[in-house]
Amino acid sequence: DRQKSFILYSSTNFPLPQGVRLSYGTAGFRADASILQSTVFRVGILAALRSLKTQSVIGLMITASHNKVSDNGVKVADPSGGMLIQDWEPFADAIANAATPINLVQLIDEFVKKENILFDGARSAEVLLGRDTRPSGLFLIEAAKQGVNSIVGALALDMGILTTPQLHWMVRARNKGMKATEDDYYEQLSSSFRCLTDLIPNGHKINEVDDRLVVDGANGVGAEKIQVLMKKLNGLLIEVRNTGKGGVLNEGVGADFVQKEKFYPQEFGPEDVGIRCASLDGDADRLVYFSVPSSDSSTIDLVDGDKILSLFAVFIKEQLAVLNTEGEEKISDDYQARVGVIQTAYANGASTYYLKQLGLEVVFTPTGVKYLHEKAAQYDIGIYFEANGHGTILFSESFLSWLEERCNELSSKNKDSEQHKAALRLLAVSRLINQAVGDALSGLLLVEAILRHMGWSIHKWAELYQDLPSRQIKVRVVDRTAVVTTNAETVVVKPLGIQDAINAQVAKYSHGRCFIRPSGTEDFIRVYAEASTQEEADSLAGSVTKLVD
Ligand code: 16G
Ligand code: ZN
Repeated sequence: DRQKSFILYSSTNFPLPQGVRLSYGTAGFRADASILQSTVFRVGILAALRSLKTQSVIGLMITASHNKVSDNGVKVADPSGGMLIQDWEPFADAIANAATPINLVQLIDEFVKKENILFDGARSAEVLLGRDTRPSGLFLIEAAKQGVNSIVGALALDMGILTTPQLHWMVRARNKGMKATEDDYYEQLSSSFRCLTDLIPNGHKINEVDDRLVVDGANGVGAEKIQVLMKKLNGLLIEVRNTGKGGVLNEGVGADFVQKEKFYPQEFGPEDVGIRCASLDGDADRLVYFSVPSSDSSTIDLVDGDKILSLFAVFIKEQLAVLNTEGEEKISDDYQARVGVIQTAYANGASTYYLKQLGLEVVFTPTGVKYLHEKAAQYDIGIYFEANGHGTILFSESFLSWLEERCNELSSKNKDSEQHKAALRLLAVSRLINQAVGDALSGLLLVEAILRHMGWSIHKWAELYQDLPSRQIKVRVVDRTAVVTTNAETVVVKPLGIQDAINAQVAKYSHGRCFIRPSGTEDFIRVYAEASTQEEADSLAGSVTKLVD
């Protein structure tokens, strides 16, 4: 029929390059930008179908995050603003690799029947498109539009250059019937940030020197967006470096570089001793902080995702405690918020120990935002972070409506009570922190607000606990799928015998911990080791690498 011939016709403009085989990995499709046009076109079709199926707005983001500028990628945001539902990933793989337009149409036809997706003309579909600053984004966004447009009744809305979390945020906001423009995003972040800083307890002010914040924009989209945001935050001064003028995206800069290399990015150096510095990644969904300890040091003091998580957890726990402190009379029914902290095996052992000492429930999932996010959504307040700096805090609807009600009651009793302030702070956090996905801009504002609230310098924050020395090694292998893991990637089940051999190595070290896992984004097996000293961590990683090689 008409729909089929339409797809057939438009897909002939986007032939699959010879020998290309792609898979919808941890974070969508990623490859050299030159081979991605057909993939992006097909993901455009998928996004339109997803919109028809869910009768909601869907997002499509063109980015390769922290990867090199010549790479690009595409991923889909579901109606909640989160990652594409995992059930659809096999379909994404199948259509991306369909050899001919006829194969493609067949696959779509089967899938549409299986999923009961109706093309009755009465239903419409809407897909929001965004891209990062990569030059290839320009032609890839065209491919995405044509993909969306090849589905009858589907509308593609090009939102231009955005951070990945901005696009996810917009999709979520649109589907909740909230204001959803880029300006609304800045408005929500800046007003909730102001709310938090207005509630800073008296006397807690970071001194002049500590107030200086310098951000490494990774020569990417975050650099520009953070400057727009800053204009709305009278009072918070942010100096931005690596804004893209002169430097190359992600080259020697950005959160991934800083976290992996534990070295300062370009445009930073010994002259920045003691200053609070932060690094975004190429699409601004990751955030790490760091400082330069002394003018003769070649390394940095890294404040990674685990420590951002710990800062957030301490603050939330403190506010909940204040809120639950009953005054003279009981105002409303007690609601014991279930707080969960979600980490991956990459979380530094010292952070896990610290969080458990605080009395928090800590659970582990495999690497990849979709797993952490899903788990965090099971709590009233779910705080998740990967060590690499991707994370956020999720609040359940039921907790938020309880909190709002509680806030109103407390306000009518006594606006100035500590309990009321705690409720206001928690509500502000829920509006500041991106509920769709990890977001470096909103994360940065929350860090800044909490440091001011606590009266902490970056050094004080860094000293919450001491990271255990660790080492990561990547090993090129013929077939990474030969390694199969379980228990949130901490135990190898295949090949047989490897886990016993790893255990035997680990047993030789104090505070030793080590795991291997196949990368979800590259053709490597990754080895991670931790021990009491750097030498021991290196040697443990080295000996386990020999087992894999
Ligand atoms: C992707 C994931 C990130 C994960 C990383 C691991 C998303 C949005 N991003 O970048 O969460 O840490 O992959 O890469 O899910 P690896 O599997 O190659 O180690
Ligand atoms: Zn990213």
